[in-house]
Amino acid sequence: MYKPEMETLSTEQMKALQLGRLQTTLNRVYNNVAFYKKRFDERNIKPEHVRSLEELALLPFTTKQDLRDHYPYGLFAEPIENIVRLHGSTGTSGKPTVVAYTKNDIAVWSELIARAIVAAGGKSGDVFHNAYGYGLFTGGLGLHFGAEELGCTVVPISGGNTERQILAIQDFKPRGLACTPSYALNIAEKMKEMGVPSSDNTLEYGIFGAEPWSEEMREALEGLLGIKAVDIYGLSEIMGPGVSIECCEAQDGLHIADDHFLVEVIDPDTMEPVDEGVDGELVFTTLTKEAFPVIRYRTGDIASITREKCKCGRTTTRMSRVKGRTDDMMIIRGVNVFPSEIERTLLQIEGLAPHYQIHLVKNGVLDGAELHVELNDEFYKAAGYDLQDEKVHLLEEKIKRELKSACLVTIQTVVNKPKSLPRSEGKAVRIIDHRKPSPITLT
Ligand code: DLL
Repeated sequence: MYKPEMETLSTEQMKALQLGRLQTTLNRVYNNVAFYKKRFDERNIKPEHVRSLEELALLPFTTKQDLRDHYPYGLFAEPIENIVRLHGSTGTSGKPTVVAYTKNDIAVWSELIARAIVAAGGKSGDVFHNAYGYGLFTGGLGLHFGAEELGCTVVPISGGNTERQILAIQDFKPRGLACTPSYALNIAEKMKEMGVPSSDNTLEYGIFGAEPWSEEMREALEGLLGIKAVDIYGLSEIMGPGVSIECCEAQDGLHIADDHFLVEVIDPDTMEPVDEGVDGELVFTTLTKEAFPVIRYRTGDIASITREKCKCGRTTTRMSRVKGRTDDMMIIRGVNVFPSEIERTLLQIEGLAPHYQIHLVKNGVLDGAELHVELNDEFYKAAGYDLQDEKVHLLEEKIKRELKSACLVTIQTVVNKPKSLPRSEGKAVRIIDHRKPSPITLT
């Protein structure tokens, strides 16, 4: 462990630490951010009224819309002179959001990433291939500073140009790989295509996140790359990557950095808390952030938490994999379906490549979902390179059956030739919504 005194704190000690830090944070936002002061005053609440962690529930939630409404600097709790870096969210719709860090915030973040890399099986001295995108996205620079903090040799390659990535892996001999799981798959596929001998692949662990992925995808990546793969979670509004990480010992839930973030899980409809072990929306309050503290931020991410001790010895709260975002959940003929559930099913079907996309279309007045999948090379060859072959037809039937039994709904499926779906270089685009009116382009 990188910081065992924090990672193994007893529940009572952790709660006491959290309460002290929460009170400091509430004072900070009350005194420095007009938005929070107004919200507290409207409810006649002063920071000192929150005397226990439970009493945090007296305060309202903060949403992405609040961030947008105060774009760009309206929620900063420090003057711009004290802010050393800005990052932005990668949202594809609406106004962007921007978040800020003081020097100290960057130091805390780097420490949390160092903890994360150690949890993943990394250590000082590792060559660390960082293929998360550099820029406003928090993945690249977040992992970068943390890996340096730990004492790794960072290869700041960013995303894209996959052949060059593979040459860099062959030449620099990294132990650690960091990127989105969908990009890791792209790298693995390209390695195979380029005929890279396994002796040229020195990778031992992968730190994959920034998008939902499944246990089945983990198995695929571990097998293809010969690594141990762990899940890392985070969001720019709270800090960036490193809010939580799986340990390589158990790979059983992501350890939340409780000393810096307070987690709640709520029912997204009623906004009431749900029990441990029950899926709900994650809500985070930052406990130590200076430039951009956030109170009860609704993430839109669906997961559950447990406080049972992990076999790795860490005592922190653990969250399950994120199933998906509330806004990625499809309701197909009344049944809730997350893309990650579709992924789990597809990856278990022989003959398919681990790539898929869901197109949302209008069927008359109704909305419909069309799932696009891809054959793998072996299956396509066995089918005589013919999508009309009986084997393909039988496979289509099988996909339909398996999806129906896993997701309880029939999903229209289109089988494509190998390599016909777009490959990801960052966050994979799983859902394409054709129902949204596209802008009129004039020439
Ligand atoms: O994606 C931060 C990050 C970078 C995390 C690198 C992990 C690795 P945003 O661009 O603000 O920040 O997007 C945050 O991505 O609310 C989730 O919906 C999703 N997400 C992040 N990590 C995971 C994960 C970064 N491990 C949004 N599993 C979050 C599922 C994830 N979804």
